[in-house]
Amino acid sequence: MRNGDGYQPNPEHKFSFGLWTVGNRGRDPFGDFVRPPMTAIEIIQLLAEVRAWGVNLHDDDLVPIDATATERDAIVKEFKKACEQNGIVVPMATVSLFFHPIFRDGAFTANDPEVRAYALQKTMRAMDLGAELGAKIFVLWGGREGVETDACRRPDEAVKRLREAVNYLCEYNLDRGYGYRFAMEAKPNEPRGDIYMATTGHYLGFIPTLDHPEMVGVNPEMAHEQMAGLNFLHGVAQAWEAGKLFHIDLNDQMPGRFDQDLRFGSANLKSSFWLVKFLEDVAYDGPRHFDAHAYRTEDCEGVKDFATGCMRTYLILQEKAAQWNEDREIRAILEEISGNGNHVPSTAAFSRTGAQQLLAHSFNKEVILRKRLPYERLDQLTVDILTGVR
Ligand code: GCO
Ligand code: MN
Ligand code: MN
Repeated sequence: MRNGDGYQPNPEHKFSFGLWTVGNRGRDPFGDFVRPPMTAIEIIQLLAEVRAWGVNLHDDDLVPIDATATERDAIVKEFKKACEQNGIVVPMATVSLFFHPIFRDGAFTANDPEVRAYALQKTMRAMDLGAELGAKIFVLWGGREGVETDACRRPDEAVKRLREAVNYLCEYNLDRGYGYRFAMEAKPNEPRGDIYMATTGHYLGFIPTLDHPEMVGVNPEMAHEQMAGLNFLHGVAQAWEAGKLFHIDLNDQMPGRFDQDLRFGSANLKSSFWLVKFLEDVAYDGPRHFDAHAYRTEDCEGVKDFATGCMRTYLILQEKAAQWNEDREIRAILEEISGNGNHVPSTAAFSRTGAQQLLAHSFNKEVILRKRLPYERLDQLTVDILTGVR
């Protein structure tokens, strides 16, 4: 048994994979498929074997884009049965608005109104599909919503079109009583030269401008924020703090590279640790989705190693996070660095008298500067825990 040492995934961990992740066949812009195709049913069986909890899908991952209604229904029926038999749930559904050449200029933001309308129709049908499979989260990733040249449209026009589309979909959600929460996924580039809504922060600014902001949150992806050179944890924390962390895409990415979609924790172990620690500390209760794929050098067995590895690393880091939180020396340092001030007037809430007291207060900078901030020690203790010597 691979996980005989206790790092055993259970449904409570809510580990999920997309059909497109474990089903990834290793094609890239320079080379063809290296792995044989797997049917959706085979993927479900693989996910059950590695003890995952959920599977996510784009509409086209399951149902071919031009399938007839009868074909679609038969595929969905068989898929549902396989999920039930294997104890796999479908927590999230999404729509491919990037693969078909019709989306070469974007989907919701494309200049052609017919493409925009088709994108809406395709998304509504994908929502129908997801609802039928029990999904309550609907991810929107605007992979083609972007440009190579800004000559094609004014970017504020793109923002307006995107808003119009999301508003429309929220109404559809209400009208059908699906109860979806939409999770917007940002990415700075790839496949477009520049994608609108480049970061999670962009979406956090966009969401309050919608007709139903309560229905819409974010799906931050580790690799995407790292491609933009950002601190992923900070984006996730801001989303969480705003009540907008509806979903999360876990993987890994080296800076300055192509979109790698590496196994979770395989490239930036320390950042992954802080992220897991955060999710555990705040008791994030949503799916932990691994949006990654196996190295192109792997065969089908290697895909299992990849999937097992994502979950295993998460669980190891979860254990390390608990150890970090309980460590006496770490706790002492945390207490020391957040120690209370020398009778500073309260700044919790503004009042005129409080402001007067603050204006009149004299700060002793020498004393303040003598306070130690032993972050070197704190970080080394973290490294000791992560490397297993503590
Ligand atoms: C990517 C994205 C996608 C989306 C998926 C869900 O970089 O290709 O991360 O994998 O997450 O399409 O909409
Ligand atoms: Mn991605
Ligand atoms: Mn993703």
